Amino acid sequence: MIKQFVFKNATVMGLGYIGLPTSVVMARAGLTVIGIDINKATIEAVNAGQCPIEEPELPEALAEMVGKGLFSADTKPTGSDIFLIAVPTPFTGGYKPDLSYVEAATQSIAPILEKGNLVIVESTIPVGTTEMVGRWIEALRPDLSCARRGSTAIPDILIAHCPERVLPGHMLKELVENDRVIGGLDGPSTEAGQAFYRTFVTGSCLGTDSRTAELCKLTENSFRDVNIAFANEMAEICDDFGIDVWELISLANQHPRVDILSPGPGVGGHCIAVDPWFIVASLGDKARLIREARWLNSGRPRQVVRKVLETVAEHRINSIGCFGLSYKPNVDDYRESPAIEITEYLSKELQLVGAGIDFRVVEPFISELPHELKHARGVRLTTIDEGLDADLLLMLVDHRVFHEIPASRRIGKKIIDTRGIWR
Ligand code: SAJ
Repeated sequence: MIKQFVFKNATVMGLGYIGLPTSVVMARAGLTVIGIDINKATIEAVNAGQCPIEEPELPEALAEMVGKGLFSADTKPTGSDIFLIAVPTPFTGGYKPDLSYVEAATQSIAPILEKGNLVIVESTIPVGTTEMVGRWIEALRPDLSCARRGSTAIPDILIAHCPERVLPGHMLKELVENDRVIGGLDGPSTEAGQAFYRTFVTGSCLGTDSRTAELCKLTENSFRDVNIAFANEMAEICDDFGIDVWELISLANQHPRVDILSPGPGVGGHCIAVDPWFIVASLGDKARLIREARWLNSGRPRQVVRKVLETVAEHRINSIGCFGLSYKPNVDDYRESPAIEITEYLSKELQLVGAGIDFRVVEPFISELPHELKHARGVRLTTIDEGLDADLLLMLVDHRVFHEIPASRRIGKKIIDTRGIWR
């Protein structure tokens, strides 16, 4: 079966933070890749050889692949050997997964699928979604047989889930070197998926079934969320005891079997702050620890705000330097960022008590404030120097450049350091 499977071209549905770098890496391996997106600005940028997202080494690699004719972008898919779905899966108001983008992407490829095609879902999805993708295709293409869970017959359309696992900031390396988990709806789909990823992945391509692959991804991010929650809980315990949590953790981590993560102002980004809810939404009664960790981490920004309000109430503070806005250091990604939540909430709270504080936001990756803060009273974007001149320094994101600020620049300042770099 796999011996006959030839991978010459691929269509990637969704040119976001995952679809775009994945397309470039596949093109580098010699596949002809077409990326599909609803955003016309993204299409135009890609076809002009410009990279619409910030990621080390990606702009050069993208320009090269577009220049060689191996990568292009369009708004509608046409025929292809492989269709890779990499669209967002946000959650709705009640923390329920919103699968509408996955469904829309499936519906747009269904009419052009041909016998022998491989459909891979890379988007993070709740358990059972790959089976739904099969059913959506079957409903629109009764002329084709789709892979089915547990079936031994060779289907016309092979379907698998292969969750992405790359860390923003290290994508090009991790896309190639990380091990991959590939879960087909049936055996042939798993094997076809493994053969496909082996064309550009040097890590192991591990085969399993679709449900295990789906839960594997959710487990990885929930594991990290629970472990960050532990670090954040220790930070709160240390605050009450008057102990420096960073010193405590570095001492505890000297134990050969202890490896505590770092506390912080909360967990941001579009993955760890979202994916655990996909388990809770399916089986909330069983996912008690996962749910508790999520509550704890999502309550962290309020804890930081409380600390700042206490400091402002106790001291003469006219200005606050807020250092960093992105969801983590050295990236230009602001999705679910606790730093934005803190700055926005603080400016509102202090306005309510009539404190008239000058908020000096320092964020080296942007030239204008994000929309959440654009109309926030007293909040302005400024330089590192002006930020450091504020009465209270609030460290929110430990960008490399903030590590380089000499200790002498902080003398005499009130400091609230949520990242432990200015202790
Ligand atoms: N954070 C802490 N303390 C820590 C580590 C992180 O507070 O010790 C915070 C960060 O500041 C950030 C958030 O957690 O706000 C998430 O950052 P991250 O670097 O842990 O993870 P992401 O969201 O950038 O990427 C994660 C990765 N998953 C795991 O490490 C298990 C990545 O491999 C996944 O591909 C990605 O989610 C995804 O797309 O799912």
